[in-house]
Order: sequence, then structure tokens, then C-alpha cells
Amino acid sequence: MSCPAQVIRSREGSGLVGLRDLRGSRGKGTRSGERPSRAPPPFRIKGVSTGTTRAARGAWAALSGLVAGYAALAVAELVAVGARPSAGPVTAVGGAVIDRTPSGVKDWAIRTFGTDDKLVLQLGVLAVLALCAAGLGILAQRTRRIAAAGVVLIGALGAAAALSRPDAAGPLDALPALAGAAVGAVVLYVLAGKLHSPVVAEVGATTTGGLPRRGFVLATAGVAVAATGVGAAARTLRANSSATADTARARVRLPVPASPAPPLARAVDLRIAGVAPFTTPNRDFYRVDTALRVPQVDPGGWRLRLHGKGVGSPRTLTFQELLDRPLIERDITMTCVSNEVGGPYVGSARWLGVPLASLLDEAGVRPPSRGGPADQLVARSVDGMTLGTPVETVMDGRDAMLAVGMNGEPLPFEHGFPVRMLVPGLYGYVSACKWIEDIELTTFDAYDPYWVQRDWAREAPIKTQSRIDTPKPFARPAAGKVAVAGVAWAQHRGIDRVEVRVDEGPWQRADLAPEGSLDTWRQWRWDWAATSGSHTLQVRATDGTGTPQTSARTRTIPDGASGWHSVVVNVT
Ligand SMILES: Nc1nc2c(c(=O)[nH]1)N[C@H]1C(S)=C(S)[C@@H](COP(=O)(O)O)O[C@H]1N2
Ligand SMILES: [Mo]
Repeated sequence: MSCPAQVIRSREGSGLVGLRDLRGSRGKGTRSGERPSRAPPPFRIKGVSTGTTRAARGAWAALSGLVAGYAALAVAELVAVGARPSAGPVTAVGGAVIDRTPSGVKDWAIRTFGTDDKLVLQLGVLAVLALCAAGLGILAQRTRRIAAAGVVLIGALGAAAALSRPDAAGPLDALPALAGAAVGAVVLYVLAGKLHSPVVAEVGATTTGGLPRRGFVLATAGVAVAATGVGAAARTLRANSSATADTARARVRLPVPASPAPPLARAVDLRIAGVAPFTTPNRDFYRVDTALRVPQVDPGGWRLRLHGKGVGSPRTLTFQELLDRPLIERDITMTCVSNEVGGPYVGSARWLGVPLASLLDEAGVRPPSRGGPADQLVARSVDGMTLGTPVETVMDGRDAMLAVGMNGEPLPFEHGFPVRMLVPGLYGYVSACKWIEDIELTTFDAYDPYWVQRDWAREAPIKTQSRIDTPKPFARPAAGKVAVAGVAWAQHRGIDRVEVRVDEGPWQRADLAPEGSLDTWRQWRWDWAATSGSHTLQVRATDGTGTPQTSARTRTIPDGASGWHSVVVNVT
């Protein structure tokens, strides 16, 4: 085995390692440049006499790997603050995993973990890293060089992941993972050398049950403390930069809209306990995106490029130039294609923004129906997301917009600050680009955007849906009058009718709240004379074109779930 007194010796006295030879003078720590080659390195995994000792040694070895990994991550995160926050290895690897996860699994993750899906993913990445680190720690007891090389290899994989991300800015993105790996490799090499010491065997194996020597314990603790300090520094720096972003956002003064939202009847919100409010507060608005780190864009440096096929005069707009244009304010209900029947990924807000069609019009863009060469508008975000929207739809007169405000404030960072796109009637993944920075006119033939590359449909108008918000599944209401109520949506077609039935009996017409607009959801209510026992409630809606919501159940992939929502309740 090449482990190696040789290598250890070459480091002795370097100050970096300061290997101590405690042979015969345990606890006193005399520096020695020599180690008799006949002294076997007894801290070998093999050849140890008792099982407990072997296990203990394995555990200490694994710990050395974990501490090296911890130091590597801390350094990587610190370097990432300087390079690019989302080039940090956990974020980069997590992002690369998201990009490569099959749509079915991704959809399952969104359904199962909701907005926690990202946390779960990052914990998963950390768990895998921890396993690798522990394994390399154990390997280092046999061969430090190969184990250290293993650390570098993992770092190279992290760097490759960072470079592969669509938002990678350049070679600098490889730096955090590589720097972290370099530090991790050195730490592992050094700790492994300290653990692999001659003294412990004599004492340790017999009397202390495998407790490693003091040098190892001190070095390990020292590295752990230092890494914690580095990690804290990284967090502080990041907190500072996000405070700067908060300040920039707080400074934004949203202009008064040239075209305010049409006034809403008070009764659009029936105010029934348990029913989603007509306007979703920003803090409760669903969030679906692939960003492990929410982009914090400085509006001062932000630019929007508009270019591509049929753009007579390409242009680049600043945030202020957008704000200076006549703005519209509209209530629009958004829905995610990953929303299952009865699911939560739908919300309504009052948006403020620049009409997109007029901007395109000024740049010389014509829709296909008027001879324009581009049928697809591809929006790109600062985090490299791409979303494709039919140009025809954007320019058909609906309130497609570049939104800057949400419910009276600048867009929250999570929802796309400083600017996002919105197209009423289309699922978010084909229309609602957050943190947008580029609009390219192209064709559906020429380019498949992110989700389309992952098996989702090119075009995806929102399907008519209705949801029972109250009573909740398996609720136990008392017999008598029970309010059955919820929401229904068919953006840009409107909702004309909602019906409810009990135990597959006759359909009963629900009362509808006044319509907000064709682009918003609509609340409904039906009073049920409930009798005791278990009952199934079902709901269906009819859209503004007179088309009833289909009963046919489909999955969310490729273009949105369909079918009727039902809820089972036990009346007491
Ligand atoms: N940059 C970016 N924009 C994005 C996405 C994304 O992953 N990245 N997801 C889209 C999807 S699938 C939906 S449903 C909406 C969700 O918007 P919200 O998070 O503000 O509700 O954003 C869209 N815009
Ligand atoms: Mo979505």
C-alpha cells in the first residue's frame, strides 16, 4: 500500500501539517523528522484486531472525510459569493439535476413536496456529497493520494455542472467548486495522515477503544471551526448583497397606470371561510420555477433585449424606459400546468405592466395572421429559463404584458422582479417568464424552449377547471345546511356556469359571484341540505363559450390536467 510514510514525511515540519510523533511520549508532542520505517502504520482498516476498534476507526476516518467535505463546501460558497451565487456547487449540481430530471419525476416532486421540492433536492445533493465524503475519508486510510484525487474529481463534476447551467456566465463559474475541492483535498490528505498514526494503535486498540490521537482531534476540530467561520462569512456577504437588492426594490416607485383595472364588484369575493380569496396575497401566491437561488436582479443594471425574426427595429430597454410607458393594470388569474385537478397552483393578482403587443408593434413585429415571419416568441430569463409563446396569442388583443407590479407593489423577487411576462389564458410555462431579460421572435420549428424539450406541449391554453374549497376532503360537517363553495377558472373564456352534484345525483346549479373579468377565476357557492353518512361531492364548470368542463381525467403532462374535482365528506 502506498500510504505513505514517504508522503507524510515530506510534509513534516512544513508547518502545514506539523506531524507529531508521540511514540513513547504520548501527550507530549515532540516534533520529529524521522519515523522508523519498521513501525507499521497500525491505524489500518485491515489488520485491526477487534471489531469495535475497526468500526471506531472507520467512523473517525469517515469523520475526516465529512470535515474535509464541509470545508470544501464552505470555501466553495465563499468563492461563489464573489464569482456568482448560483455557481455554488450545491446550487449548480441541484440545478443540473433539475434540468436532467425526467418531466414525470419533476412533476411528481412538485406535487409531492410543493414549494419544498427545492429544499428536498438540495438536502438530497448534500446527502450524496456527505456519503461520498465519508467514503473518501475511509478510503484515505488506505491511500491518501487517491482519496484526495477523488475529492478533486467530485469538485470537477461540480464545476462541470456549474458550467453546464444555462445561466453560466463563463469559466469563472467553475471556480467555486474547484477552489472548494482543492481545499477539501488538502484537508482530507492532512487529516488522514494525522489519523493514520503509529501511536494510537498501541494505546488505542487496547485501552482507548480506537480513540484517535490528539493531533487528529485538534486538527479536525480546527478545520470544522474554520469552515464554520468561512461559511458564516459567505452567509454574511450574501445577506449584504440581498440587502442591497432589497433596497433597490424598495426604491422602485411604481407609476400610476394609464389604464387602471376595471373596478371589481365587492361581491367577487363571497368571503366564505375556506374558499381561496379572489385576490391572492403575494405571500400566499404559489411559486413554481427551477431557480434554487431566487435571482436578485439590480433594476439599475437590468436590460431587456427585443430582437429576432421580423423585428424591424431591435431594441434594448431599461427598467425606467418600461416604467415611462403607458401602463395597464389588470386582474389576472395564473395557473400552472402542473396543477392537478383540485390542486393549489393557481392564484389571482392585480398586475401592473407594459402592454406587450404595443411594444412588439412598435418594433415592427406582425403576427403570422398579418404576414409576420415569426410564430413563436421566446422569453429568456436571467437564470437561463426559456419559455415559448405563440405570437398570434400575444397580439390578439388580450392583456399580455411585461408586468412590473403585483398587488400594488414591485414584483416580489420570487415572482420575477424586476419584470416578468404574463399572458392571460396560457399556462405559466408557455407565457409567464420571470426575471425576463430577452425576447426573441422565432418560429416553433426553429426552437424548442426548456419545458418543450422536456415533453410538455408547445402550446398550452389553460383548461377549464373548477375546485371545491369547502368542505375539505373527509370533513365531518353536521347534517343540515352545508355551504359547498370554491372557485372555477377558464382564463380568457370566462366562466358561465358551475354545477355540483352529490353521489352522482342530478347536477345542481351553483350561485356564481360576479365576474371579475374573462381573465379571472370566479367564486361559486351551493347550499347543500346534507344528510348524515358518507357523500361524494363533484363540481364541473362551463366556460364562456358554452363548452362544459370535460370529465375525462388526464395527467398534467403534456398540457394540463382535466377531469372533475370531487371531495368525499362524512356528514354526522
Ligand atoms: N425564469 C423562470 N420563469 C418561470 C418559470 C421558471 O422556472 N423560471 N416557471 C414558469 C411556470 S411553470 C409558472 S407556472 C410560472 C409561475 O409563476 P409564479 O411562481 O410567480 O406563480 O412562472 C413561469 N415562469
Ligand atoms: Mo407552471
